Amino acid sequence: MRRVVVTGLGAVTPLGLGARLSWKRLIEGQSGVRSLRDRKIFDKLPSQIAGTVPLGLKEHGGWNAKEWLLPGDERKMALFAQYAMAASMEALDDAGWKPTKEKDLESTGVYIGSGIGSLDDVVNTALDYEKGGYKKVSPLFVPRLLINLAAGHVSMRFGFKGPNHAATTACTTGAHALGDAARMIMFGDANVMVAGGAESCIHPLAIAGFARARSLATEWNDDPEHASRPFDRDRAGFVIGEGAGIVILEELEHAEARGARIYAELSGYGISSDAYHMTAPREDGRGPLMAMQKALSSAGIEPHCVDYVNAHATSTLLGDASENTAVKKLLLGPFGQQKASDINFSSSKGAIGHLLGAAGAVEAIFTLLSIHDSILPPTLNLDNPGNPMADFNCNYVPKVAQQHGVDVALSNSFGFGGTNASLCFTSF
Ligand SMILES: *[C@@H]1O[C@H](CO)[C@@H](O)[C@H](O)[C@H]1NC(C)=O
Ligand SMILES: *[C@@H]1O[C@H](CO)[C@H](O)[C@H](O)[C@H]1NC(C)=O
Repeated sequence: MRRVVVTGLGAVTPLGLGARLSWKRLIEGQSGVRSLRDRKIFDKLPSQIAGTVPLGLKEHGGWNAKEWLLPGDERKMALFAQYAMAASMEALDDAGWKPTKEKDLESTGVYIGSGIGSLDDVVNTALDYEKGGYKKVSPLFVPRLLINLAAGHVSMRFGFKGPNHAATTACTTGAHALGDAARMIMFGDANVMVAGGAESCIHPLAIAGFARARSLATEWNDDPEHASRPFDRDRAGFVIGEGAGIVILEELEHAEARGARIYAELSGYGISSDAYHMTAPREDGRGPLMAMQKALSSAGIEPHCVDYVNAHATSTLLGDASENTAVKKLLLGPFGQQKASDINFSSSKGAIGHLLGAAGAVEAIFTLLSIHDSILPPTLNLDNPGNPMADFNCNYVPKVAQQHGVDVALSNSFGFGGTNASLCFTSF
């Protein structure tokens, strides 16, 4: 069986530009959740906060499209695809993978998904059409809209001629992209894959829709930094976020032959479905439990070996509780840890909110850096674990990062529609 390792990381997040910078700020306990009140279009909505990517120059950790895109690309690419491009450039640079030989270009592929894509383009084009008719529809409308165009643009920019693919599985997108791309390497479709997720739909319609589904935090508009509180007893919904996460996945011998730095091995991938409800999780946590069990069994790893779980936990009442139940079922007991407090289990969403289709990829990057740097990243805003209190007795790494060696870690992602995925990474 061909083995798959991670050799490069790239990210655009509410904490800033770059995987390393985002990680550093996460470990320092900084928050990327901000008020949207300075933008008039949000002022009638129940939730007026978001994890927005900060604007500015790259050297100051900010986003400025001109530093990443070729002339004309800003018109051709929706914002989620622009973020994907920047994160891909960083990840390829980090991996030192800049192939020029035809054989290498043909064995390098791209797999980048998005949960929602460009709502902005849909809405604006619909309004223009309503007002001005057919002639008002831009010839770039469809290419900006299509979710797989993030992968398309990255493959065009670098000349990668291997697989060119995209998942769109709501909030599981990023994790599915990594897991599916790894399987393409295992099957021999490619030796290197640029894989991840991107999202940018901080739009009044998206906020209205998620608020109507009663998924968003709405009581924290005056105090954005404290709104996203995974596992806390006062959690009351997620905070929408944007960004992109990209990793370079590479066949082990290929990576070793060129002396690449290896962050960790992607050793397991588990996928399952709740088969239960459009948006609500099963209380017993069966879907996520099955995903984690499959991830561990495909890695050939026992539950007691798991040092760290990077949670999907979005700060919703039911979702966090159901994942908590699932993780404890998996990791506590004769084959796992003796007591719940030995289970190290944190959610980065306290700091960045929920990046939807990018969440799984950005959080996989944090999980990889947790292994690489031997640090457990904190769950921000966790004042009182609970609701119900008795059940929330793991080590959620409240507020402050903890130093601890991590050899085996799981990264969870769950999405509307009941789709669940878990990635298993092991130190190499
Ligand atoms: C969890 O982290 C703590 C340090 O914060 C450590 O003492 C403990 O051994 C860890 N548990 C596991 C299972 O690695
Ligand atoms: C599995 O995925 C979906 C979406 O969130 C579910 O609705 C469910 O939340 C997941 N399982 C759990 C219990 O978290």
